Amino acid sequence: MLGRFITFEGGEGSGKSTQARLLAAQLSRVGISTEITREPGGSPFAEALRAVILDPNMPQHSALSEALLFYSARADHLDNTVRPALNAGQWVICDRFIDSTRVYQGEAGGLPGEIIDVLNHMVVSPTFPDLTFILDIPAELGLGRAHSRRVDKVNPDTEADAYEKRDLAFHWKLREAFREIAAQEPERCVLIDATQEPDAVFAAVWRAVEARLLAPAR
Ligand code: T5A
Repeated sequence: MLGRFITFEGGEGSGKSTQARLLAAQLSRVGISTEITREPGGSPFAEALRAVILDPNMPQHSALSEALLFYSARADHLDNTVRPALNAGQWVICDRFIDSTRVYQGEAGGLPGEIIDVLNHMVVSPTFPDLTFILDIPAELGLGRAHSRRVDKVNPDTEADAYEKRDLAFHWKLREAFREIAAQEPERCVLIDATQEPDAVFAAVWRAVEARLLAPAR
């Protein structure tokens, strides 16, 4: 039996990685084997591209050039990590996926949605997420968390990445675009108030997993 594919989306510092880890641990407690992964990255080639994509000193380039890099990484990640795990019956939890492209390069970056549709058809189909959590947080709060996480690290990569460096208006646009996706696709997406404590956020995540993925299988 195929595993289930769950993605976490949202702005910078909204708690995606934290919630992805909590979900993997809880699924393993109930006996479900999981693969936890991320984008950009998640396979050796895609991780190499991640370093290029997030380099804050990269020369100016278009949203299309950027999107094609993401989809190059995504094709490799899907082929070498996501699909093999799903085919082996594991559940895959991915920190960011196609909604990030639609929001960052599309809505905020100006790339037409039709181009993203074509890329999804070429690269992603039929491996679309079964369930997507959109962690909703005011831009200032998320950026503040991302910043304090960086300075907390023992061996920090202190520089903000290319996206964290964008202005506040850009980050507010991201928030609105993520909320819009959640409103348009309620059968796939669950919008969660990410300003709550991590345990409260996770309680909402787990309720949705039980209701949408576990209960129907029983
Ligand atoms: N991107 C990505 C695109 O432009 N297009 C695409 O198609 C894709 C896939 C990735 C960048 O790439 C862009 C978007 C991104 O800018 P990244 O380094 O992976 O860059 O950055 P993010 O995905 O934004 O991840 P972050 O690590 O910044 O944030 P998370 O994962 O949302 O947050 P997390 O869990 O690491 O938490 C951040 C800090 O807050 C604390 C944590 O302990 C941590 O210190 N925290 C909380 N504090 C209080 N309350 C809570 N509920 C908390 N939850 C976590």
